[in-house]
Amino acid sequence: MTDINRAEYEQKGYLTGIALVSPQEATHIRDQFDALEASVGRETARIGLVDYHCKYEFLWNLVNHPKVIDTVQTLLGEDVLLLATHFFCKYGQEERFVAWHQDVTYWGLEPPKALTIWYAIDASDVENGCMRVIPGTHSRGIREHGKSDQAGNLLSINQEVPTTAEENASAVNLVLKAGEFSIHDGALIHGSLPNRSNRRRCGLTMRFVATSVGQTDATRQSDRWHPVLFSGEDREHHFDLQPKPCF
Ligand SMILES: O=C(O)CCC(=O)C(=O)O
Repeated sequence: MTDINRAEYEQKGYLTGIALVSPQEATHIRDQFDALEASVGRETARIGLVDYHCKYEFLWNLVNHPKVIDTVQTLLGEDVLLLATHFFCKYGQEERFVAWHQDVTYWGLEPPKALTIWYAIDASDVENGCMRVIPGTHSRGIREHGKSDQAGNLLSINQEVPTTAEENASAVNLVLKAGEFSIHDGALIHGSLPNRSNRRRCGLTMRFVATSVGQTDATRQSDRWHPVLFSGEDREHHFDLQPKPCF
């Protein structure tokens, strides 16, 4: 039985502080990520690790954790695609940040509906630049994004959405222990500040859509997504699905 509060998620656009694995398991997962990071180097690990759930069994198992399945099905229904996974690592004392943005503005989805589970590989707090969200902004429409005028934005095309002073004042820090996760709606305004600590802050994002969500023509042509059927059945066939990895 799920303990995910769908009504609260729909009202605020996010949920946070949800325990996924025990502290011992979280350490084991972090150790395996450390080995992956060591093999690719920090430059790649920062934002270059996309869809590694297809290559590493520990990531595939994490994405398919029963609680992740339960959470996603509670919020999106039975028929769901795993659109992508993506690590966001900010290393200590770097001016790297993530500007305020709404994910679905540049994902090319029709309708633009998605959710992200953000799993804390490392403890994530105010000092090391945890995720921040502006509650309720997912129901205020999709806004036109501009470019950030600050150097160090980790977003691919330096996008940034304008926010009001009142919205900025209402921002919430999503402080997580390693092994916990938050969830955010693809239209929720979110971002993160630079890591001012000497600790790494690494999160694994898992992006999900219902199978009823399709692609805009531009995304179809760019072959940008390589989704896997996550649960249920794909009756709509909007994407060319990847086979599930076998380990
Ligand atoms: O990890 C971060 O700081 C930002 C992550 C993010 O923007 C996202 O999950 O869409």
